Amino acid sequence: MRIIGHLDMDAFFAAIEERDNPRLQGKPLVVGADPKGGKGRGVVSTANYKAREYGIRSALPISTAWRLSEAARSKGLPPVVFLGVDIERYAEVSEQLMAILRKHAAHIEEASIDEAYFDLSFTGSYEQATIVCKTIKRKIKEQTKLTGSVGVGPNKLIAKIASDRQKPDGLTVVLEENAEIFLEPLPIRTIPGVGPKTEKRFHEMGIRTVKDAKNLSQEALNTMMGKWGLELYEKLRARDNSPLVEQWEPKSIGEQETFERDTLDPVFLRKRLRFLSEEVHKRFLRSGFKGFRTVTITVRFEDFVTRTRSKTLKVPGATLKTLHFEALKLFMPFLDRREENPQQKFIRLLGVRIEKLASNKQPVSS
Ligand code: TTP
Ligand code: MG
Repeated sequence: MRIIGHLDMDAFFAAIEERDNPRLQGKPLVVGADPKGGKGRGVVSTANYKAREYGIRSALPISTAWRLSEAARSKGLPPVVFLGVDIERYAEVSEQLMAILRKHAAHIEEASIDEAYFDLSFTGSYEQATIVCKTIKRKIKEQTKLTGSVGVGPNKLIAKIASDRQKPDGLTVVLEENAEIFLEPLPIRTIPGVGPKTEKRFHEMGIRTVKDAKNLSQEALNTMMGKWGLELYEKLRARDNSPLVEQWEPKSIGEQETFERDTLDPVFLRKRLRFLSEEVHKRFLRSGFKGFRTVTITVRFEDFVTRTRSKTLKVPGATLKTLHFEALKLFMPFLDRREENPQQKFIRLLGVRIEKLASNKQPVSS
């Protein structure tokens, strides 16, 4: 039986700031760009729950957050305290969290700075998995003085959605036999990958919940949104067999680079991608392996949200040309507002990796 857990920390950046500055406790708090008295550019990274009561959310323009704070102040409510982003400090806490998780689960996927999947299949039952999750939550509280919310389910999709159901400090367990019913009443937007545009198209069709969307056939979803429509068809039915993507897989060759400055300069990024592909390919040639089946790239954005995309080739590749071509194809959507980077976030780190390395016996194309 497959059992997957998902941890997502509560108001992560803001919670760390509150923990470390007693004078901030109990106040509405925003971590993000400098509001400059309402004239600031940039966005909210996160807001604590008090500030969320004012309607402030991640990715909102900081000037809007300022306006909402001023509106609250005029009603006699406490104004928001605005703080800059101290990403290095949050990244240290993140490492601490991942280390705690690793002590309780052998396989984990670090999905972002405050979020990870962990494989609980080894526990053998949802009862045992729940006990492990309670222990993890307790250890996190003891060792970091922070809270996180955990979801448990038969796959990554359900675990992630479950972790968001009872925030803060929640634990939501969805058994495999209940997973489909669990999703049905939820808004369509809850399904990861359904963004504002897709949501709008569904709303125009009178579709609001997962249950509504299940009336659409595979063909209808395929026509509407191509291959992703077929994936969505499965997700609406709580089906997801995507594996955990672990950071350090055995038998893979990878290189990554953190830039001096976060950037979205396409020329620079393509050059670095070329360089990383070359470095990986040099190591591949020295490794004695004869081919690679999978090319994976990692992109870490300025806010530490980390995405990986992979392509598994039908026939193993071997040349730098193949590696670089596949890496570039995987990377291009991250420059694109309409695809993987709607907010045009700057990129902090780029990685290229080859996996499923083939030895002599397997056929290799060029
Ligand atoms: P989230 O887990 O999305 O948000 P959160 O932890 O602040 O709040 P919640 O309790 O709802 O989980 O993101 C984790 C951190 O990543 C967040 O504290 C700040 C950062 N972040 C950004 O910088 N920009 C963004 O747009 C988002 C969504 C998050
Ligand atoms: Mg979080």
